[in-house]
Amino acid sequence: MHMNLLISKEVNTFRKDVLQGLQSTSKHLESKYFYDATGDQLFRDIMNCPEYYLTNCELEILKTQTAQLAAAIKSSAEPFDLIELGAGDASKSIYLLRYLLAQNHAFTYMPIDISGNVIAQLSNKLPALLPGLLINGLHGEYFEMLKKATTLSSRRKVVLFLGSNIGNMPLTEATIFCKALRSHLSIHDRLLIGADLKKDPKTILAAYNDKAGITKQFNLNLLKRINRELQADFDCNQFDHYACYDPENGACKSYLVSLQNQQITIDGAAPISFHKDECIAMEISQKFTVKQLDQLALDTGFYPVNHFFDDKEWFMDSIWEA
Ligand code: AVJ
Repeated sequence: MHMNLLISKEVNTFRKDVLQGLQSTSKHLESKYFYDATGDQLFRDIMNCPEYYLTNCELEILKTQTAQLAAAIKSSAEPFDLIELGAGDASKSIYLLRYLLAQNHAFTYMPIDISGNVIAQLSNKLPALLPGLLINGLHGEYFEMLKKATTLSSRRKVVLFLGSNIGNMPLTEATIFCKALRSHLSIHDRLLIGADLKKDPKTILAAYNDKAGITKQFNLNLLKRINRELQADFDCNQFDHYACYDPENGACKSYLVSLQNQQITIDGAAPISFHKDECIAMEISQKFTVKQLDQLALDTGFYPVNHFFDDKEWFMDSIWEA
């Protein structure tokens, strides 16, 4: 009973957000909804695409600078909670976790993810991979779960926000987000934040326009999810994927383009019309300069303490102190 209520509340929010996005003059959907079970798998496939350099760059940082990263997040011998926002499969953070365990450091790993599927898999698999790991998975929205984490313990917090997930927000929204994040932390808590850096525009565009078309499937999968969960009737063959990168403002954007005049229906709602060539804005992946990211820290109540780069300096993990 309780579970059914929870699920229907989630579906209601999903429905409200989708209708609001598709009924507005400039149609859009929220990329956080990409991640159902199929979306999780498609994102793992994207991470394996030769064009998608982000994962390998950040993995290189976590693999080759583990000790320095661990020293920078710990800052003292106190036990802490290691909270990861958007944990995914933890394939990057696992290097840090392993190192901290080997050092006998007292910490609890608290992965937060919007995907219940992701949290279930982590809770099943990680303890076997990392004996002795204390794990407390939290399924839900970042801030609701951060609040919950605060009620569960009053230990020092170290927050991981990897993968350039911060780039999924336009800069003004990212500023609001970081301020909200800061408000959930106490002085001297720390944040390890990953950000994709500005680079050759062709390299960036290729990462979001892979030859195998997995990014296209990743975007179309949200239409399939809407069909399934909201009883809608999108025809995925009638939408194409378009990605673009603006080197001036660093915004890489993904759209789905209607291939004809068409109408779609969602559940009980009024039909939604698409003109041929009308676009649905699906996702932003913001690229940063080092200076921009430092400024974001300073603007939101953090102090940037440390920068870690991969060899090509395509990606950066920064330590921010609250
Ligand atoms: C998981 C948000 C960092 O924006 O690069 C990958 C998601 N979208 N390919 C990104 C994504 C298309 C990814 N993030």
